[in-house]
Amino acid sequence: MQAYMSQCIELAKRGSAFVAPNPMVGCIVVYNEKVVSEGHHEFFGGPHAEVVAINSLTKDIDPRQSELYVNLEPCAHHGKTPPCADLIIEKGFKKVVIGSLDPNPEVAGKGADKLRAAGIEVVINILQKECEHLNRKFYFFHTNKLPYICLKWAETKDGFIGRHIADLYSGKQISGEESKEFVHQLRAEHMALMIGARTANLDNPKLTVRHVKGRDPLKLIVSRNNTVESSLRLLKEGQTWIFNTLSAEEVNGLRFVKLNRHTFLEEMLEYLHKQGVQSVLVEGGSQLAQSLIDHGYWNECYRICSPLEWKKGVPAPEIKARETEIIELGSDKVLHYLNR
Ligand code: AOF
Ligand code: ZN
Repeated sequence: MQAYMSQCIELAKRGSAFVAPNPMVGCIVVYNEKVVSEGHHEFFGGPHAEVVAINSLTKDIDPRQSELYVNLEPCAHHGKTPPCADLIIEKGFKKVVIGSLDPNPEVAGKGADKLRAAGIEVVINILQKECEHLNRKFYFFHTNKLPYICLKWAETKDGFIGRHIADLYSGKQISGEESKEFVHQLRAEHMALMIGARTANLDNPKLTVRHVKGRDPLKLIVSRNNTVESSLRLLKEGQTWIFNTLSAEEVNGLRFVKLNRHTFLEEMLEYLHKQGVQSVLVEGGSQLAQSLIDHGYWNECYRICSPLEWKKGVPAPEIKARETEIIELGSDKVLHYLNR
């Protein structure tokens, strides 16, 4: 059962840059101990994994003699698509094996109950930890009613994340070419990208997903005193929200969100949850990342360590956790942390 569930997880990952805020889901149908069809949730709003797998079954396969494996509990609600549980019941599958239950209050156990009530044998929690880890953003958002925060920055060997304004002439690229695709993949896997106003004004980034396939995320800027320059490249396209303490208005895809100075971070996270922003990749600067770390408002962190030495600059944030993984990208080393 575990090997089949691993296969579902691998299939599910194919949707990583396209499905948010939906979870990644993969499904296989097993007949006579052979995998006879497979499917995954490909994009937000599209058919669910179970529907894809069931629709690609050939006529000679009898669902009544088959088992269906899926990493997430089949849904029981009418969302953008009809309930998967109903389709599974209609086809009359013999057995359904589920990796982890769905934390979405619309589903939460109702899918598995419905299948059982129809007389189908249901097995739950196979590779549960792995399945929950795969969809950790989705689980955290529904369970804690907060967005999932992932931090990412690049630092030099001597611990600098950026230049001081006076030293900017000497260039600012810290991570190597090999890290570019990695960062863009990470961007595509989050619903929003966030930076501080200083980083926005100094680096003038585009904050798009140019080097991989995926959707461009929503852009968020933290600028307590509303100092974002209107000529920035990231303001030219897509949606941007500016969290500040002075104004609340919306003009041409640019939204100013006014927050209280004393409860700024808390209000910002609550606001993001209410707006359905499930995950945020925070790309600096140092101060923004540090204040999120100090408040414990982070779930995951990618620290790209380059071999460059700068001798001076803006110090990188400090994170007091042990890395869970080290990824080598050319001459860069990426330290990966999970806040448990
Ligand atoms: C499944 N299989 O492949 C996925 C599920 O708006 P909808 O209809 O796409 O429903 C989205 C919700 O359905 C999502 O929040 C989650 O609870 C569940 N996702 N369920 O049975 C799938 N992607
Ligand atoms: Zn479904």
